[in-house]
Amino acid sequence: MILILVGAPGGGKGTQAEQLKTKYGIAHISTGDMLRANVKEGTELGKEANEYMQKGELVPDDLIIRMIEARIQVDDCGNGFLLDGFPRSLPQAEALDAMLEKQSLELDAVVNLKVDEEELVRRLLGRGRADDNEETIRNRLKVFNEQTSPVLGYYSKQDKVKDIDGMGSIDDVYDRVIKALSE
Ligand code: B4P
Repeated sequence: MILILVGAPGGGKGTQAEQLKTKYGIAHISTGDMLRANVKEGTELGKEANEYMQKGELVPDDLIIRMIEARIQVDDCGNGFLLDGFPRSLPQAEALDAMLEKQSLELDAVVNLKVDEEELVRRLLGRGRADDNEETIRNRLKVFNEQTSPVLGYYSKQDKVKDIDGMGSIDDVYDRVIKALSE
């Protein structure tokens, strides 16, 4: 199974991914986690990415696309994978399509977690990660609306999008996702 999780920052992507990967026995690929691991290890990629992350901007597409291209070749992806936070721009979505086609793989669904903006800000301020300060959060939301929303239009044309109400408890949201994926 190949799934994509889309949602604004704080929408619950990483949170839902933890349960979904176990349920479907697939690899969990979070571009945010991969970037943060690079920042922590002080790699060249991490140094470059960190400048964008601190401002709430998207890390350049070419860096992200190369990272994903290598990651989906790893053995643990044999049973499928869950992309958490990728693609976040139209060029990333187009690049993913090309990668999947090259490997004769097919995307099953795009799960779109929908959460009110006030709730997003409340969750992120509560978490308090390095990029969870008010100014950066505001920019991340703007970037989501401008650059990531078109990705949903792209996948709607392929009839892949499952819109999920992401408000409420983590378990309630999870139940809605499972139900939508089983339909
Ligand atoms: P990410 O790591 O993807 O961070 P995020 O969008 O904030 O979402 P995350 O998955 O972590 O949080 P969640 O909503 O689960 O990206 C960080 C940065 O990396 C980006 O700004 C960008 O710079 C860069 N980046 C990543 N991918 C990229 C790409 N493809 N291209 C370019 N740049 C990229 O959870 C948030 C909080 O809400 C948690 O505290 C959680 O406990 C809480 N929560 C979740 N569900 C809840 C619920 N139902 N009720 C109450 N609280 C809930």
